[in-house]
Amino acid sequence: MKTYPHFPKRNDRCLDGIWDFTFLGEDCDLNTIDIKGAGFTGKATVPGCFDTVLPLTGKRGTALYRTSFDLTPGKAGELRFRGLGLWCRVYVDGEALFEGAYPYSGFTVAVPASDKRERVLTVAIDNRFDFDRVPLMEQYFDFYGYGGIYRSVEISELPGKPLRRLEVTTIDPAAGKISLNLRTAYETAESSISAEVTVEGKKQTVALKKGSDGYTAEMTLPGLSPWSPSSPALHEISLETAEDLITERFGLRKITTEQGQVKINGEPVKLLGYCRHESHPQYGPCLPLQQLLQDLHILRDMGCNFIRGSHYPQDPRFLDLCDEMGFMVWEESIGWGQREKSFSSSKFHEQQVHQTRLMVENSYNHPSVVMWGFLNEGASNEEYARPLYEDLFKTIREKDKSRPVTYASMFPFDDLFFDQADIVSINQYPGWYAQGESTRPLEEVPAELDKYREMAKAKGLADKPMIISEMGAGAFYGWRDPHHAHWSEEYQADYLDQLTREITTREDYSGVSLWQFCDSRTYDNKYALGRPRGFNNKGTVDEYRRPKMAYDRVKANFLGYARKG
Ligand code: ADA
Repeated sequence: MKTYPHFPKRNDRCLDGIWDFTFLGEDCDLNTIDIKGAGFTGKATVPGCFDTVLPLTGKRGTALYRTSFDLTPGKAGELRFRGLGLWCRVYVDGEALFEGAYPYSGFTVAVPASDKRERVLTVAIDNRFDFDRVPLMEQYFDFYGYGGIYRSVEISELPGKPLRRLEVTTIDPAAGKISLNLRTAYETAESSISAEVTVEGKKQTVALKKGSDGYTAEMTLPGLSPWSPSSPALHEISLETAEDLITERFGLRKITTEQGQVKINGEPVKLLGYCRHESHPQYGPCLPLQQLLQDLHILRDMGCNFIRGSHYPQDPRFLDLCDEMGFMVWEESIGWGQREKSFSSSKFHEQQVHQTRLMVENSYNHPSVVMWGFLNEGASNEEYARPLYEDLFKTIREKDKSRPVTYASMFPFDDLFFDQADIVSINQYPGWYAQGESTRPLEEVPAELDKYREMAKAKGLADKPMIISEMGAGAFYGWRDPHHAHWSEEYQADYLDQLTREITTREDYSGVSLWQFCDSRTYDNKYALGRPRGFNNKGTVDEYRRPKMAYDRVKANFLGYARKG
């Protein structure tokens, strides 16, 4: 399944399949990799992770992946990587063209023309932790840092004046009024570009004028159905210039935040769902399409309409499915609990801004993405974090004024940047990481929910919608206990029942993304004491998607809310 954009006039292909593979070891010196002399002794799938399966389970080091593709001699190409990790260097015909560490981000690599038809693509992947080389992903995070090419790789042969993306923004969903922003993959000083734009079989000639970040125009497309969670209508739009043709998919919908509410096309919505890691014991973060769809079927069965893509940019295939099924998604750039070391690193700052911009560019046209986030549980209570928080708000808003921006804060009472966010989002675990002697301190949950609202009132934030972006309790699949103690399925069921009853009956909360959808692998180092099995066990389904007792309780509350409307 090839995600958008499509380039029907080009030789544009997906390179997924079986690639040549070799592991260079745990001590490989990245400065002296001998690409031409490397012997490829094995095979690996792309997408795929080398450290989820034998013989390299759990290993950290450097691996080489190799395949080949054709380009017409004399023609340049562009590779599109939809997500990999942790660090990579991309070589074509032995020449290094790109090096970077943007785990889970989609990015492109320009391939220069050559007189050869068959081109050899080699990708070095390294999954060792090293803050200087990979500042965006560290081992203290509560999710496993895998090594591999997580998502699809595509190659496009470029025409003379190649296009890159056609971004569609809804101005008025009922009237079908949209604006277009065309980004090109070539340098141009032209003041306008003339193109044929086709939507649902209707063709118009449009003159796009040079703007700050591409070429823009407005169009009205009467009669097109708007996108909404209950009726997720999607439309293809094609733009053709003399040399290239690009097809994108979009939905007509507007998301706004007003008077403490989130609204889709002017209608208030309550966001009910889960934080979800892209995680599976066998596949790591490289989920087969079937699993992506099954996850959405499970979430739909439970009455969810909302997914927080924790804690990194999402697989575009997953977002395609969310577009089609009417889910609302919070997408965020990678981040987890960063403190002073990260905030004082200029490299971290720069890469954080870059990956956040990539995310917005890559996912711009997905109607399912209804808000952007960043820096999960970063140091939003510290002044030293201000420059980066401000830069990230600015980076997103410069690029996209059509979606609210938020971040998950773990400092509800001391946060310094809520005033800049469109939605106040809180991660807390009352009744789980509980203080004191009480054995089942469930009463902490409603008491804390009250306190967050009081904080919002006291700080003049009452007009902003408030979301519980994380709250939850752990349970081992199959562990039933007469005491209904911590880690039992009963305690988790009672906890999530109480929490979802609160959220679905209170008007002062715009939603919840429960922590979390499925159990997910983390580290079995010192973490294992709080993360038995080396898993974060707060899933409502376990890592194989088997439902725990909480499943039916959450489902009853979410569906009950949906029925009442
Ligand atoms: C944090 C974090 C999650 C997870 C959670 C937990 O809120 O954002 O990734 O680690 O805590 O399970 O404690």
